[in-house]
Amino acid sequence: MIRKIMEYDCWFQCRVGVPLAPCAQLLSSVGLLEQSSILENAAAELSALLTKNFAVLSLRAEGKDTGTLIGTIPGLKARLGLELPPTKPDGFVIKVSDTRIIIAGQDEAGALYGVYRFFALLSLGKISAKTEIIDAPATPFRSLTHWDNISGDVVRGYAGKSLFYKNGRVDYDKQRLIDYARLLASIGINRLAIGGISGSGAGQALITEPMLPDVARLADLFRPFGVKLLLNVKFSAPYALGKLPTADPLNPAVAAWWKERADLIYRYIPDLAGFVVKADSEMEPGPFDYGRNHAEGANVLAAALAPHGGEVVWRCFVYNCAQDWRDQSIDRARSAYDIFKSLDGTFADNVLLQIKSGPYDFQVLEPVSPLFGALNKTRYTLELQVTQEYTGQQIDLCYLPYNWEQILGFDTRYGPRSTLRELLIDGKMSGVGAIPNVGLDHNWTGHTLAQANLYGYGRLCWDPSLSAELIAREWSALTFADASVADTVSELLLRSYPAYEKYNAPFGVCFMVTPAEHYGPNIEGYEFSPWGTYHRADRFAIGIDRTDSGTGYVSQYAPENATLFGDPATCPEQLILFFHRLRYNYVMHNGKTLLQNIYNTHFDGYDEVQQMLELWKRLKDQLDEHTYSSVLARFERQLANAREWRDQINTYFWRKTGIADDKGRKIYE
Ligand code: GCW
Repeated sequence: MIRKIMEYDCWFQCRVGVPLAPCAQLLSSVGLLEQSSILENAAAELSALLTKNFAVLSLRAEGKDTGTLIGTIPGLKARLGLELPPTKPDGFVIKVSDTRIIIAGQDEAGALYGVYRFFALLSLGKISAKTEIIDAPATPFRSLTHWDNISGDVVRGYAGKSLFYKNGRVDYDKQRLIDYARLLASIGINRLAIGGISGSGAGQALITEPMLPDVARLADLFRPFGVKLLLNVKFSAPYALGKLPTADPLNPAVAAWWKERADLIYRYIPDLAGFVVKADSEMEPGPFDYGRNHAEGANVLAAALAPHGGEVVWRCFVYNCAQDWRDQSIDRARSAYDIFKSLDGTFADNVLLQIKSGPYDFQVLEPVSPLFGALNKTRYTLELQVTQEYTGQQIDLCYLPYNWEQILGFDTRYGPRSTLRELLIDGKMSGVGAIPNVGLDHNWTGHTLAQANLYGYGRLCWDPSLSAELIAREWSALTFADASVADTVSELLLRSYPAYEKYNAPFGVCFMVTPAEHYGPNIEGYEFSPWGTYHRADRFAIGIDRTDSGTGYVSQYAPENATLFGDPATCPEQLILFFHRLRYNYVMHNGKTLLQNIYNTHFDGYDEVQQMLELWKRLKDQLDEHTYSSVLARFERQLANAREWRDQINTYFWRKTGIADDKGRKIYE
């Protein structure tokens, strides 16, 4: 039987037919004894989802202790004397018995997360008569930052227009946003930043009075889902919006302006989570404009938010984007560490530094930033990109949790338990942020299979020890009811990142992508530009020497990592051109030269995409026509893209070196 995928419903597909026993009877009424908007929403959500997806008429029974009982652990103890094991904030307990199903949160949000987890497990056929689960998120701060401009365009968005704005105004489809809130809450996301992040279209007017009521309505909409808003604000606001002559953070009038503005904003949105700031980055204003450092810059906003319990998410993506490409003394990769490490301990307690996963910018193959683990007295978060800017723009299939698993597994070598995963679990890292991949496209993400990236992001924030494979299988099974389809889809997801790596810029050299647009190859596109991302290929060699005889970047890592990366013999080969300048005849571990490995990976990457496409075609008779053909069309474009990368890269190096492929495959002149 072909079951049509409702692409809009994402991981909430119709499950009629999945056996509900042993608990069918218990699901026909959803009891709630406590009152709060989140708990009421949790009960309403469960009833509605059961009715819609399982065709079980599930009645909400407020004030009743019946069937499936939703509540908080303290509330259920107080009312019914139930002893449930305590868990962490936002955590939950699910307990199935003959007479009752209990879904109890440590707090209200925990109950909501418990409801969605219960529903997912029910959909997967994993709830039994004896189910007992205790679960809690690893970290309290699990956020998404929208880069949508108030015009309605989404910066680096590949799934249609903004969910929030149209033509310079807050303008949205309310049901759509409720459905978005559900998606976010169901994967544990609890912070959402709105307002654009860069440039004049960023919509700073959101923090002015004509627009604050609109923002307040948005906050109202997300609140029952446990999602608090953050606002992207600009450092220049005191003069851009406030008529002051300056935004100097040490000027008392500027501090007073931020304080007044925060007071005003909190009158509209009392539970605002805070601000997100991109300062001194890519032409954005910042403290450097006044000769101040980034702690001085962040702290003035932090002081304004502190009385309200708000936080400043301060991005560490700060670098010189007006570099003279001839000047080899500047290394953009050094920037975040050089600027922020020495400020450790000088940030206010309610500042969270948000550090991009890599030192450059979400490249396909890029080392993990040396700043992780290096800050001891400053709260910080990991920044990822769910939107596929450099990873195929939701045309190419590229399953990002594969990469995130590696990032989380990176060992910073600062003391025991020093992988990013452990830093997060132990609370030494304070959370995770990312740029989402959604827009007004009916399927939310452009490529239907890119929904797996959003799902995977939330699941990893919740539990960073989950494997990419487990998440792929879980998402595929939730989305495609048929087990054999789900298997094939998981396989495709898991093959996609390694394939993308192969046809993209080789061995961590980064930036061979079409400038500005960032889709498709342009080998020297960024070479003679001010952006600071060079590979410096010539006739003999390629890559940047980032050892101590070069830019010294490698010494920003803890000593063991500096040693590991500093020697080409021990440096992971996938990243070797990030750290080293190598001659084309450098012999790699497999006994072949660097050049031959570049040729091989590019031929292989294309072949791999061809095989993925063939694998998808095998699903034709098992999928509905729309899902099948919309994904097929994207695979076909991906194949063309992979061919383009393969041929441009191989031709470039053939022309530079004059050395042919040892297998004599076709390389264009
Ligand atoms: O990757 C770069 C993007 C910019 C973006 C910037 C950032 C919004 O190309 O478009 O700016 O990152 O992280 O702020």
